[in-house]
Amino acid sequence: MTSTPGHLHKCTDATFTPVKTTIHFSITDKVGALDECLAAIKAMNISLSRIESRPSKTADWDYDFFVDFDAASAEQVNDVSKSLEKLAKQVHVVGTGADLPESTPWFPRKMVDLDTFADKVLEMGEELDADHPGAKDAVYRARRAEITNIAKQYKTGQPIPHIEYTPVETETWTTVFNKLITMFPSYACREHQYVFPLLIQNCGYGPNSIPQLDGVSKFLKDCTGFTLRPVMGLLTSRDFLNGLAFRVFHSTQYIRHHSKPLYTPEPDVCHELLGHVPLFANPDFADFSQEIGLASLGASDNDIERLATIYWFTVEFGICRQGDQLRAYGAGLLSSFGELEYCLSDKPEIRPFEPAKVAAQKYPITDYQPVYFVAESFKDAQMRVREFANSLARPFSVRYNAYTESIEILDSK
Ligand code: HBI
Ligand code: NLE
Ligand code: FE
Repeated sequence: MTSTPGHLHKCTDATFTPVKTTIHFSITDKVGALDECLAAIKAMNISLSRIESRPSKTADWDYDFFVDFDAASAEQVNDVSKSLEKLAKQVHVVGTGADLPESTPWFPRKMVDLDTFADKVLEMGEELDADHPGAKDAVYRARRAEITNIAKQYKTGQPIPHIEYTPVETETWTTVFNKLITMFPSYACREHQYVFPLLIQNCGYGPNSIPQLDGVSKFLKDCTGFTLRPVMGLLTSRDFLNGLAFRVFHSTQYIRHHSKPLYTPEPDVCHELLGHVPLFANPDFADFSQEIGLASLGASDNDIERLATIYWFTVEFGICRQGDQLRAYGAGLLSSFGELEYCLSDKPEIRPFEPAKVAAQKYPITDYQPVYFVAESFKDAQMRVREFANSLARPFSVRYNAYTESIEILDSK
C-alpha cells in the first residue's frame, strides 16, 4: 500500500475537493504575535502556500496578514478561523470567488478584463463638439480615426504600436513643449520637476518629436508599476477609474488641433505625456491614484461621481503648497500653458482641500476652472483621499494582487 500524506487522513468530508482559501487576520504590533498564529495553523497540520502582510488601514500599528492554503474541508476552514480568533484581532475567511451583493455593478477582476473598455468610449459631448477646434477639419478627423483605431484593436499585453506623427502634429507638440518648459521651473510641483529630466534622458522627451507611448509605459513600469494603455477617447468615469486600480492609465495617442495648441478641453498626447506621466512616475502619487481606482471598483453610481470629482480636483487640476509657494500638480494644468499661468494668478478662487467638500463641487470641463483646491502638501492630499475612500459605503473591500494582476475581494472592511 502506498502511504498517503498525513493531512489527507484528516479529510472527513468526502464531497469536498481541496479549495484554495484565503484567511485575513489582523494583529497588534507585539513581539511573537504572528508566530503564535502560525503555530496554531501548524498544529492543524496545514501547509500554507502564501503569506503576505501590510500595515493595517484601519488601526495604526496593527498589521494585516493574508494566508492561503488548500482547505481539505469546510470544517477545516472553520477550525482554522476559530483558532485564529483566539489570537488575532479580526479574522475573515476570504472564500475563493467571494459572493458579492447582487446590486454590485460589474467591475474588472483581471487585467484582461480591461480589454472590454476598448470601444466603450463616450462620444464627444455636444458642448465639446461645438467648441472643438478640429470639429470642422475633415483631415484632422480622419487622422484621429486612424490613430484611435490602434486603441480599438489593442489587447492586454501587446506592445503599444508606434505612431509616425506628421510634421503638422510634431509642430503642435514643439509649440506646446517649448512654451511649457519655460513655465515648469516656477509653476510645476517639485515631483514633476524631478522626473522631467529623466523623461528627457530615457523616453525621448524633447521639442523635436513626440515620445512614443510604448517607451514611456516601460519607463513608468520600472518607476512605479504603472503602465499605459492606448484609448480612443474619453471613457466613462467608472471605466477610467477602474483602470487605475490595476495601475493602468488609459492614454490617448492623438494630438490636439494645431489651431489651438495652448488649451484643449480634451485629453490628448500632450496632456498625457507632459501632464500625467511625470506624476505617475512618483511612488506616492502612484499609490494615491491606485487608491482612488480601488475605491471605484463596484462603487455605486453616486460614489463614482464623487470619486471622479475628487480625481478631477487632484490628479487633473490639483494645486499644492510647497514651501511658501503654490505649485501645480494636476495634469490638466501642467499641460495647458494658458491655464497653468491662470491657476496661480489671483483670478481663481482657492480653497483648502477637504475631500468631502471637493466631492460635491460642480465644475466646467471646457473652460478654466473657477475654483481650485490647494493641498497643504502632496502627502496630505494622499492621506485625506485615502480616508475619504475608506469612508464610502461598500459592503466589501478589495485589494490588488500584483503577482496575478487581479483583484481579490475581501468580504468585509
Ligand atoms: N477618459 N480617456 C480618458 N481620460 C481621462 O482623463 C478621463 C476619462 N474619463 C473620465 C475622466 N477622465 C475624468 O473626468 C473623471 O470622470 C474620472
Ligand atoms: N486643458 C488641458 C490642456 O489643454 O492640456 C487638457 C485637460 C484634459 C482634461
Ligand atoms: Fe487627464
